[in-house]
Amino acid sequence: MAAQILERTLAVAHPRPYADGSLAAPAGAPLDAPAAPAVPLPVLDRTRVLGILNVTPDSFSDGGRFAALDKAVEGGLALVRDGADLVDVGGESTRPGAVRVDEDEELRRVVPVVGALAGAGIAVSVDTMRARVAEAAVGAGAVLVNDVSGGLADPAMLDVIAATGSQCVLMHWRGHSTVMESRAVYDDVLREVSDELVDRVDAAVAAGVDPGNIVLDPGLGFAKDAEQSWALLAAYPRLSSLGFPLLVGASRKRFLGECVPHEAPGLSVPADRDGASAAVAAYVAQAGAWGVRVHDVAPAAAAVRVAARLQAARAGLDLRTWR
Ligand code: PMM
Repeated sequence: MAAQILERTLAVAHPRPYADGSLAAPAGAPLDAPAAPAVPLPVLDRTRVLGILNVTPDSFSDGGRFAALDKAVEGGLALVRDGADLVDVGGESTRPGAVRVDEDEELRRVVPVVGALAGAGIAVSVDTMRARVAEAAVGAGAVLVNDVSGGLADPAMLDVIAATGSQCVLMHWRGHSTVMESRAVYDDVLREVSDELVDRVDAAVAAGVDPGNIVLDPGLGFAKDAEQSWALLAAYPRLSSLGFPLLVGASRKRFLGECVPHEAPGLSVPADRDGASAAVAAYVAQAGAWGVRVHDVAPAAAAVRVAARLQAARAGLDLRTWR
């Protein structure tokens, strides 16, 4: 089934296979992936679930680029089956200490997957700090640019977001993975993160980004230690006073390890944090979050529905639209 969908969608996303017959661009090929029509973001009365699709070699290796593309698209379809409203495709790891991937390599990883998923009727966001990748991904059908640097890493990013008219996530960020841990220094983490997010909004609007297209993200774990990440989560409802929709990415992050009963230093399995990740999804959903970005979609999809269902019951609302 996945293979049939893949064949059909690749035909839409890539009507002109590359010369070697593969459907992913070989090194150095122009990345003129023809656009699948972008699938608009769903209009929902509840918190959206962004399913994480990391297309890095360690996530989808072996068997060459077509096999990797095939597996990545299957992974995206599985996220949607589990309840993702949007699939967030990223080709560069931003974990602490990670070294940057080459831009052409990031393009080769991300753009064909975005095109194939958009061609399958899935709403797609692209997780990138690079303007060229964002532009190519939007051209291939991405509807949202998720820039963890909030436009700071690439001076052309905000112009691209403005020119493409796409929605964007601007995350709080203080530097690349190799330096971010040393920048987790705050007198008042809530005030400083809020102020720095407002600076990013001002820069985006000055570049011509429609304020209505902006979603903010406190950037849990990015230049924040565990204490600071918890402080931001605890103050989460106050971040809403910035006046923008909020996305939260807590999934599997190190700070959640303290909530996993058997996790100990040196004995951490990130997937063991999925229960805690879903609990955070429930918490921020009841506080009105726009979205949560998660690896394990099914429990988070249930969590945001529990929050929405309770809100509907509290307000005595018509219950037809909350799912
Ligand atoms: N975290 C990661 C990657 N992208 N995007 C947003 N908007 N917010 C986040 O918190 C975020 C992100 C790193 O997590 P991963 O390596 O587990 O994907």
